[in-house]
Amino acid sequence: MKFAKSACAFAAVFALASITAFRPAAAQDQKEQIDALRKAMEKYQDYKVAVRDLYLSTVGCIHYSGEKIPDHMVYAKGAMGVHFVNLTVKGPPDPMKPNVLIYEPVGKNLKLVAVEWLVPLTPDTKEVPTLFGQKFMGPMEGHEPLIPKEFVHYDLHAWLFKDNPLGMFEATNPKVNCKGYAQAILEKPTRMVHAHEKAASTK
Ligand SMILES: [Cu+2]
Repeated sequence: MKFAKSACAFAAVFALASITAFRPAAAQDQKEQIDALRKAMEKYQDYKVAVRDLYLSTVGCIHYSGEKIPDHMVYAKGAMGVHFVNLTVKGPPDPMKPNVLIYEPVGKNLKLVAVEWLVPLTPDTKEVPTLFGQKFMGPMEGHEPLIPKEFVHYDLHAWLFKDNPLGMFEATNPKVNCKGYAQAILEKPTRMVHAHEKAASTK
């Protein structure tokens, strides 16, 4: 009984210590990790460097009207921009190596604004991927017209180079737009894929 009591007290003290000591440390680690990622990605502000590293442009500048459709992803009015996808980056999501770079057309230039991790749903996917303590969005269908519907995936955006008033990890950024860019594509929010379909789609 005495042992149980002291064990209990120990657990309480330990829990308190975790809250006071470990949480801020974790937040600090996360900030450092994001700063390191931003530094590593800086070279891609020149899109030609990105192309040489096999991040290839998908041309269209994707934006959303804010329209809500039941059973579909909820994307706030705003843009994602132009996705440059690197199909040679494989395996579980690496916080230091996103497989997508996102550019905003500004005048005649493309400005690096965000990075994204796009993770296909496979039979090996046991749980929702997470990075920086953030759960990925999805699973969802591919974003038509540039990605086929059948490409069921999870994704996470990080607005490293342009402030997003909705949050660093939101999918769309209301401050980004595709205005004046010839290849602007207004997309409908993608359909979410439910657990029972998930099983069927990965058979
Ligand atoms: Cu997506």
